[in-house]
Amino acid sequence: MNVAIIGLPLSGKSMIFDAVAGGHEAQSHDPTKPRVVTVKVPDERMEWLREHCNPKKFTLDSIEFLDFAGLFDTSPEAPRDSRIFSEVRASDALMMVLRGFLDDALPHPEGSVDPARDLRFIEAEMLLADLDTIERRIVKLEVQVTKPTQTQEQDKLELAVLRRCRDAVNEEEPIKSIQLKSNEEKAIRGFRFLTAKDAAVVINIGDDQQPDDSWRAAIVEKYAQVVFVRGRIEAEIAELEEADRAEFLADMGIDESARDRLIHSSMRILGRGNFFTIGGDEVKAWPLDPGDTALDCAGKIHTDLARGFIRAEVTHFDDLEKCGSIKEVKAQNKSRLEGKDYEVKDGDMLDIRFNV
Ligand SMILES: Nc1nc2c(ncn2[C@@H]2O[C@H](COP(=O)(O)OP(=O)(O)OP(=O)(O)O)[C@@H](O)[C@H]2O)c(=O)[nH]1
Ligand SMILES: [Mg+2]
Repeated sequence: MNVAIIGLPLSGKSMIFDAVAGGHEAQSHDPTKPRVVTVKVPDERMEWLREHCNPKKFTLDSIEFLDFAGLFDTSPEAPRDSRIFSEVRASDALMMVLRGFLDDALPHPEGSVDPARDLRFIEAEMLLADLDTIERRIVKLEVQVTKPTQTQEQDKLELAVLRRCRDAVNEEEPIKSIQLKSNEEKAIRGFRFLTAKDAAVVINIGDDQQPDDSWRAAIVEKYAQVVFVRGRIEAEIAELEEADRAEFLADMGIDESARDRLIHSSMRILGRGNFFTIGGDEVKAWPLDPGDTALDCAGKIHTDLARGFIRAEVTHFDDLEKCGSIKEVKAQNKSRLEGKDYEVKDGDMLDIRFNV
């Protein structure tokens, strides 16, 4: 799972990336490729499990962030580099960084700081990029569907969905806003449209600046996750040793570092949760996607568990925390056996019974 950090030139994308990456070393990079970092997802529930189960091995979930350079250039004569967009397309979600910091030494290319305007610009560029893909494919499909090929029915479906996409994009509506049935969604999934992706918005403000709520208000209707971050300070904090970091944050009266907030926002836009396993001396957090069943989760742990699935013993973390121990959970009958179609919830702990 990965999140592409995008935004206008000099909006502070790389600062935000550094704030998320923390002490981790980002891979050395070639300028046409994004910087990449994999970070662990902080989770208080996992900390509780570590304390109470004392495992030899402790594995948090992780998520990847990509830092792109040179994505959007506001000057009209700038060439459109579709190659970079194709890299962004491959990512699962977007984090859009908007410049909010006021800095006389670094004038905004548009003359003033206005996050909502910058966001509209980014959206317009993404709509154009998607429209380009859609139109090219429609031209091809219009010829193809007239031929009696094996894929004719599928092609017709794809064409019909793409026409709806074109109508939406022409109205400046993102593809995400179109209600699609699952077979329709599948027909166009391969294009990985930019405006079909879930996105969070980060407004990067200056070191001493207070969040401006009128900026948030102009954006918040369209984006569930709008986060203010003091990018430069947070990038510095993230470089500190873990112990110093906590102290520094406490001194500044910050209860959750930008790093944690950005990672948690990303999990939320991806709709991703976690299920846990305890066993074999390891406590581990696994990625949980919307709609995952017990069988899907078993398959994430090991293909054998899915192949030989019998039942899943499910205990919710909240019940374990309340009871204080597995023994007490059993005594209070808080664990249950579920079948393969059980829809796993964020915070479920699974013990898969299987036979191969
Ligand atoms: N005052 C101030 N300056 C900042 C802040 N964040 C970034 N800058 C400055 O803005 C400039 C660009 O920051 P970057 O993080 O490199 O921006 P970017 O979006 O990655 O830029 P490109 O990759 O070139 O598109 C740098 O000179 C930073 O020092 C901030 O929070 N406050
Ligand atoms: Mg950069």
